[in-house]
Amino acid sequence: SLRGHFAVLRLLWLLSVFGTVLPLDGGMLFPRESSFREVKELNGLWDFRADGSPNRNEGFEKAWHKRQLAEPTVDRDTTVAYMIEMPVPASYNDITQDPTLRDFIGWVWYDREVAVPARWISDQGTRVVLRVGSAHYYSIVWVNGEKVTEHEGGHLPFEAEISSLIRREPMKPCRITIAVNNTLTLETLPPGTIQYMNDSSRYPDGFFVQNMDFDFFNYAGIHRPVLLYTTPKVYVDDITVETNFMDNTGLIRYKVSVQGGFSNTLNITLMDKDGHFVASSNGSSGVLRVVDVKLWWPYLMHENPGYLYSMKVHLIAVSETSTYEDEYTLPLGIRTVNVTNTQFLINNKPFYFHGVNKHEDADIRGRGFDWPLIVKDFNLMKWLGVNSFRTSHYPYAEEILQMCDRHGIVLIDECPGVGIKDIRSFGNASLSHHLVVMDELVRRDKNHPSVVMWSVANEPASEMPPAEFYFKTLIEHTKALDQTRPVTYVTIAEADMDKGGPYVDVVCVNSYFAWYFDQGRLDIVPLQLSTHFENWYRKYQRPIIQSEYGADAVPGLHMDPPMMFTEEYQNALLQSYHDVFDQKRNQYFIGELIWNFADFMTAQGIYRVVGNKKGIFTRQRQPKAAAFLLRKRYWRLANETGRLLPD
Ligand code: BDP
Repeated sequence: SLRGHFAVLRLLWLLSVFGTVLPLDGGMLFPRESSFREVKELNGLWDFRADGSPNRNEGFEKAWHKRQLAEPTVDRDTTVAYMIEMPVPASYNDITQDPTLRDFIGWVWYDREVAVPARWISDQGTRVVLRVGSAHYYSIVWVNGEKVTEHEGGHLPFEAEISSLIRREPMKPCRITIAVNNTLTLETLPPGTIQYMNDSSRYPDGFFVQNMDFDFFNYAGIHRPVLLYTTPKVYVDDITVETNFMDNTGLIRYKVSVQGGFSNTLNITLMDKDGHFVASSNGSSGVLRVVDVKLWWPYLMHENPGYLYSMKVHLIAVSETSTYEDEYTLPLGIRTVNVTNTQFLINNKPFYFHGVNKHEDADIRGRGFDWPLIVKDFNLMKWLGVNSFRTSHYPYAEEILQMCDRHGIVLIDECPGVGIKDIRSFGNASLSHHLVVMDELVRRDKNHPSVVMWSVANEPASEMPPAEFYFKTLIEHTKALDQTRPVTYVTIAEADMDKGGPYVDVVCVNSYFAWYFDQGRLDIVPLQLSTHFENWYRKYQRPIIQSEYGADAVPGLHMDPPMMFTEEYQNALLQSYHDVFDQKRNQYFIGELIWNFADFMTAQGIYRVVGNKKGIFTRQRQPKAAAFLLRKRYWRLANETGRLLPD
């Protein structure tokens, strides 16, 4: 029986070695305050200067990191910029009235001074770490003119320990300089190309453009919080948990890594949501047993979704001269994920994804982290009856993942592998960077119960011959990093998924029938969509998610009978897809994610009327007619598919 099957699997799980192996040095725990850790946010206004020199290199030639950007000794005769104030976090593109800055390509420089608490400097037993939540795309960081780190990639955090640097000149304020470059090349993720226009009768000298094969504005700048935090010199560097359950007993397998050298004692205490003691353990790895476990359930699948325990890791380390004490508390949810040929199981119950694709995108702030926007989006999603979303097309802020954990919103966690269309982007340099990005992504997000699947790419040119080796390597690598979650990449209906298809656990497929093809012909959707599902299923015998579908609608535009770009057409198109979904739902069809939750900005082009209008909400988060259609459907689906099925 299925039950017996899972019991055997669980036993094997207990006996197996720890599934998560991480090749990166060091952890990337989300900075949290505790009795032994402090956090100081550096959000607010920073000095900012774009390097508009023709080779975009003046900042380095004149060593802008050596002094304040605001200092008058810095030349101000370059084309774009003099020093201005820039909010952090935010994209810089839409902050000013200057189109040159909106469309800027190259290095921009930020700096600010920070008053560091005296104790952080005097106490040699304290580590001070500078952390950037994310900056797009390539960053170099200096403290008081000295380089402390560089990082490639726009949507993942990076940090540097700066304790000894700030102790050198304790009386001086500490100046942090961050240079950020948004240039995309064939080897970046996402890829892009820089094209010089050499026809001097049509373009001025040195004219160039950034080409990209993806459909969102390449927002840039410091997108997520920048902060300083402390740990003791000997500290909890990383924690990994894997969860399971047997009947009423929850199982948490944990591994803690400590950095800083000395021998130490680790005490692990698990508390429930109300702070009551549940279980404890000692040592750097082990299994915690949770009697009468409260599992982590998705929103609308249980009356108490998103149940989180807290795992407190307490460290005491002794050297000849001193004792160090550290504490880090990790929220965790106990749940399992399994995929069969036809189903996606969470806690062994079939889960049906009814949700959205999002972007981190809004007016003025671009992709900048913004609490009011995040909370509003969660309220809208819960109003809609959304139980899941995909982080299209890049990793989202950790604070968003934490909200998903607490609210029971299930996530497909996608890396920035979008727009891989040029055959040169399947080469070794691209692949090795892509593997590092997966390392960083899994390291950051491995402990989130909301994350149930990794997506390594969106709509790559998977029909090209090198795609086979590329995706085989990428998917196998990701599975080796994390054996507890399925892995996919998102493909297009028109593509032949052949090359990477055999390696995915779930087929995620986007289609735009009656939109990009057979324009205006809603009547073809039933035939094309069901034929296409049948073909994919026959070929791969994997469950299928409609990972994108939709139509642009200009809010307030009406036509009946429906025509493209009206609210009626968007509604009618969704409806025609839904009819087919409902036919396949009890077979192998396991979910539907609308494209898109909200309108979002794109590059300028004749297919986009100030951005992509496939949102069911406007960019300002007001509903179009489709939001009400979807709301009705999602709540009905929640009642039909979301209830707890008896064993
Ligand atoms: C899909 C892409 C998505 C686009 C969407 C569209 O995955 O990023 O925004 O099409 O064209 O192909 O609206």
